[in-house]
Amino acid sequence: MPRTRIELADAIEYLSILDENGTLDRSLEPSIPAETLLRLHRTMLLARRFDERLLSLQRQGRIGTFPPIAGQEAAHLGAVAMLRPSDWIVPAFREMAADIWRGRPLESIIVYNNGFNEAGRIPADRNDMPISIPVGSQLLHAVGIAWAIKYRGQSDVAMTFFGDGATSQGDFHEALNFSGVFQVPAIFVCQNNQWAISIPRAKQTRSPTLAQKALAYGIAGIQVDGNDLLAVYAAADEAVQRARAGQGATLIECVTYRMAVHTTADDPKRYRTDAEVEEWRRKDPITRFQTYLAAKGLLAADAVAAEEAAVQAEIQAAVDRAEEQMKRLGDPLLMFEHAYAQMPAYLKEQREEFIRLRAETQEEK
Ligand SMILES: Cc1ncc(C[n+]2csc(CCOP(=O)(O)OP(=O)(O)O)c2C)c(N)n1
Ligand SMILES: [Mg+2]
Repeated sequence: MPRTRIELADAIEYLSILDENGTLDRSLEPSIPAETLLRLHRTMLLARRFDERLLSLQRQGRIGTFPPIAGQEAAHLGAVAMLRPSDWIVPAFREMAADIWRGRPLESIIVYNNGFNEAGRIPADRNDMPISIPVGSQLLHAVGIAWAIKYRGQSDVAMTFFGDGATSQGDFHEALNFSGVFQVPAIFVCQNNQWAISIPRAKQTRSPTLAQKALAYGIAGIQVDGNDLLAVYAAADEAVQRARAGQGATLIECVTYRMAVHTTADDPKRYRTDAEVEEWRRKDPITRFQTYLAAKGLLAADAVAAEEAAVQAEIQAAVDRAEEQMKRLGDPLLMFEHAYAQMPAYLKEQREEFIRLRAETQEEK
């Protein structure tokens, strides 16, 4: 028998609308009302400044370990901007701007980062799942939710977030395969920030793009400039329309960069160069969006300074509220009680260590 060829679709679209110099491709510009554009700007700025504040609170011992989002604001905010409260968000741990957009109070983020379970509930007014720390596990939760949406004949979508590192987990492949076979309304948003702690993107897969993984599972896939809020918005909007129309799942790869540490327990100087970080600083999603808004006449030069001041006041008020709230919530030691009826030995040890460390830091104060 002769060898024959099975022809496959082998191209992945790359989308960029607003480039790093702020130059706009008008033919691709999504139609977003001015009021929404300004709210998106405010949310990105608030998330960036709050991220900086959380970093300093951690350094002062006022919150626990946390993963900064700086540089990735557009990559996750752009994806949720057109969703309804009844749509499901199934996050990883680096989507703070999306959380804020959906209505999560800043103080709840501080309380969560101090180990209180009170901040880990699904809120009554929107379908936002809690943060998921085990890498990749949340993709399967999203597919289950999407399957339930389809089964019930609803028109909502389930949008899940994960990093480049998560694409090496079995969970990612199971989730994409299932979503293809069952044509569920799932949207997989990969924040490819070039690093999985100290593992670079090049060591994650030999595939030239992460988006092309969609081809193998028979779902739609696209790669976008993740620091371009307009491109992320446009790609997510298409994916949402496809999902609502019963045409199945989409994988969106947002090419972005983690500007800060992986978490507050990490030192990136040990594995990446300052030159690399500097190169990405020039692609900052917020300054680029400000150039766009200014060119549209929506953001006067002095408006940014006013926004900065308003955002700082909002953050300070939230820090004060969180610290008040935590006085009423009791001892953070309670976090050790929540998972098991009988505490395993390793948790007892961690609890003891926590008590010891806390006593030491209180003595230092
Ligand atoms: C199942 C599992 N394995 C390992 C870890 C430790 N860990 C936390 S984040 C991380 C890297 C994740 O990289 P990526 O998916 O690219 O997301 P990013 O942190 O860059 O946002 C690892 C290995 C974990 N949380 N869960
Ligand atoms: Mg990563």
